[in-house]
Amino acid sequence: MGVGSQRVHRGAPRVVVIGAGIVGCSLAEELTARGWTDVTVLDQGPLFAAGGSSSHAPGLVFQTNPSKTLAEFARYTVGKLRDLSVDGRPCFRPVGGLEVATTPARLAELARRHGLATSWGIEARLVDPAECARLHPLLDPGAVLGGLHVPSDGLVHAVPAGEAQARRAIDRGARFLSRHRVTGVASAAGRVSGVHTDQGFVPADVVVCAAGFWGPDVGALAGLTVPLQPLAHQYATTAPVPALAGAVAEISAPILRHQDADLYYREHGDRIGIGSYGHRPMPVTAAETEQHENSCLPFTPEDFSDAWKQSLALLPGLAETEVAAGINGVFSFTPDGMPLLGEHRDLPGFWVAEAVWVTHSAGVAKALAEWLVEGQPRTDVHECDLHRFTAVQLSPEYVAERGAQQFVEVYDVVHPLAPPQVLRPLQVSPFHPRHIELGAVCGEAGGWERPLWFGANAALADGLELPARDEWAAQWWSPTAAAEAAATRERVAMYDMTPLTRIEVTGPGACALLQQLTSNDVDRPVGRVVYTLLLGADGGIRSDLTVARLGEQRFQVGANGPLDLDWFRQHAPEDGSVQLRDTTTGTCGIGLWGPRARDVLQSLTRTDVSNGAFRYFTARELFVGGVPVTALRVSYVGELGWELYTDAATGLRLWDVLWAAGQEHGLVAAGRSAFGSLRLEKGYRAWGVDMTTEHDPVEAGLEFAVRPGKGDFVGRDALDRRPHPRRLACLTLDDPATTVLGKEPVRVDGVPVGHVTSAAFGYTIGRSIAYAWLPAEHAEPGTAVTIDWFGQPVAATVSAEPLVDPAGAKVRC
Ligand code: FAD
Ligand code: THG
Repeated sequence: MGVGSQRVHRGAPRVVVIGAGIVGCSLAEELTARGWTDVTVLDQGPLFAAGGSSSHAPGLVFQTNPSKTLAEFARYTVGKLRDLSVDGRPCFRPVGGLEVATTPARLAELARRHGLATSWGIEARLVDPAECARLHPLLDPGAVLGGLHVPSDGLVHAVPAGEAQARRAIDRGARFLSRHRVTGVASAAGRVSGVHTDQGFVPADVVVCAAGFWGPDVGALAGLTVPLQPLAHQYATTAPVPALAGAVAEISAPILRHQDADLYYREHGDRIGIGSYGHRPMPVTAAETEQHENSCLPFTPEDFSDAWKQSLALLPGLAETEVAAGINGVFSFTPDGMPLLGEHRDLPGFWVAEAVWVTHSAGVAKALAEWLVEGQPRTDVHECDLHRFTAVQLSPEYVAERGAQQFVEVYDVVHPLAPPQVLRPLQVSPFHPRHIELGAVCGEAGGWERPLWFGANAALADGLELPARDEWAAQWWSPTAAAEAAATRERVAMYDMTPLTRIEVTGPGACALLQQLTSNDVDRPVGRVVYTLLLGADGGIRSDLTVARLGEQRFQVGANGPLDLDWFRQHAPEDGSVQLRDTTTGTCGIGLWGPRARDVLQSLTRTDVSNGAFRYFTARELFVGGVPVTALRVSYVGELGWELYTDAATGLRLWDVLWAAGQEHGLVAAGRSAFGSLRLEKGYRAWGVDMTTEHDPVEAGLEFAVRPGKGDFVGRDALDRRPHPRRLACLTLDDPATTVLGKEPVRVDGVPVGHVTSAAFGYTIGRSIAYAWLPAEHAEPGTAVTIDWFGQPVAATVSAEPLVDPAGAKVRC
């Protein structure tokens, strides 16, 4: 971590950046601006067209993105490059961006993207075909149904933009060395100590790999897996277009996207540049990347023929010209499409900034510079964290296949609940065979198959009165989820909790480590479970956990993913007094919840599980139908019940004995869809969705999980200093027939003031629920707001929370 880097040196450390593409140049600028001026940027190529992706990128910057983080990175990049020039040549052309729709589905998608832009503070407008044609003179208005226009989008000239930032860095003391190929990474005393190049050794305290699609090759020099797949992507330019004859400016029309055909366009004076994602994925192997010092592979015209045909339909003036030149340009795709940022855990001081588009380059560089210099980025970067993947997500097959799939889907209309479809199933719980027998419809997250609902329960939904959902909201949803939710509230249901990350923390230092890292007091008697937060040094929420004390020196932590284990590892003492073990894949778990849960459990165990003997938020080890089980009396769905954990080997038996015992109580298997609804009714936050490092406990409504009086812990002192301008508010939609899904903008008096985090239909309360970040003055219960849904305002009201069982009587009975 950043503090680790600083610990070693008093002054600014010596930094080597590998790669002088747009990312390396921008990083040098951001670091030197923060006083880290001993920066050396090395590139195997010439400066500043060094031969990487940045040398060939046409530089289109469309800022709108489902990821708030990426949208912010793009906004920052535009803001920074707008004012930069090299020898009078601007680095950014604010020509605007236009995305067009040729299908009704895309037109709806553009309305949804308009909402995303609004949520992230990017001004945008939906325009009709005539306006599309007015904005882009070559465009046939008859070919499109409409468009989304973002006036602040534009074009980055990536090479001058890199140079302009490099010059600023050089003015502050940075060095840029061309024709220096890094051939090795050196270490001393367990830290990075420099890099070997074909021109000699360069000492360094911090090394940042910004080597673009060569990242895996450079990472390998340091023993690090950099999970990205290099893929070639076609970019062609036409001969002069007669309709553009006399064009003086390099570009004047907006950059253009025709996503229904996987195409994008920009002008090059009187020529048009065409980028295509429509062709077959063209992976580039490691052997090939090592050979190439250039990201430009020969153009394969046969892969471009469909792109050309589609282009003629949209821009008929192209019929008067032809493709004059093209490349198969290489750049990086990660398994989830997000960048890779972070420090190598086995070689402190070695960092990566990889798989970054030109679009996000300056924003990424700023975040990484903050991370290095201040110890933490100011923007939430958990979606970009190098350590977000589990072991199965780091295989070459996973990286190659999911990376290629990202390429295929890059312009597709992707439903926010749609799971990835390739390389499945990858990880399954021991209950998987039963899930299949019960007709599970599965999603996938974190590499795990996760039942969304079970076909076997379909008949239970027959009599239920549910408002009709529109076509979009009906995808990845089923009325069966309503039946499963009802069964949980009225009888009892079994949920697969196996994918929940579980970390065993043991040893004489276990309690002290947890006390240092958590906000709540976890030094409680054996058998207690505590809900707590992990805070950053700035008081932002890094995660929320359950900590079950199973022994004096033994804790089971319920966590949110690999980043929590990574955080523990970073802070664990080096004296061996704490052992950390991820038990997720070796064990499994069932959430047994509902008013009849006790009846089911008691029938299978001799341990007294009455309320007096087994209280809410306590844990015990017991036998259930002959299976050794660690039982936690907690419930994310807000019902009486237990999480029951056992080894993977005994999982199937646990499922079967519970299933058999539950039949007389009306037990059902239930999936994530019901789960998501029930937890929102109870007001339970999901980390990474409802709150991130950018929010603190007061704003997130989680102050109850902070005990400043327990003694010092990470983030405690920062809490007093934080202002709380926003609140996570609970909204209910006024009309039960309306739904939202998350990330939509929220307006007060028509003015955008915030955005939805997560949303679901509340089957118990009979209307939709949406949690949203709002300015504190608009977060009082009773406030009327509207939420944009495909461009239409949906009325909603801030409500007192939780909506179900506010006294907590159901979980405590
Ligand atoms: P690079 O620019 O590749 O820089 C990495 C540098 O590292 C290279 O200069 C390389 O020489 C150097 N290097 C590698 N290994 C070593 C070593 N061992 N020693 C020393 N130096 C080394 N993005 C957009 O945002 N908008 C677009 O419109 C767009 N269009 C694109 C079109 C094409 C055809 C291509 C190929 C890419 C496009 N991209 C676009 C993606 C974008 O170009 C890249 O994501 C971005 O340029 C990556 O920048 P970078 O600095 O990380 O990598
Ligand atoms: N189960 C377990 N661990 C977990 C989760 C889980 N860790 C990650 C994530 N989910 C944590 N989220 C929550 C959110 C709320 C609650 C539990 C886990 C919860 N809250 C009670 C409440 O707010 O009323 C806490 C009351 C109390 O502090 O006593 O139950 O699902 N194992």
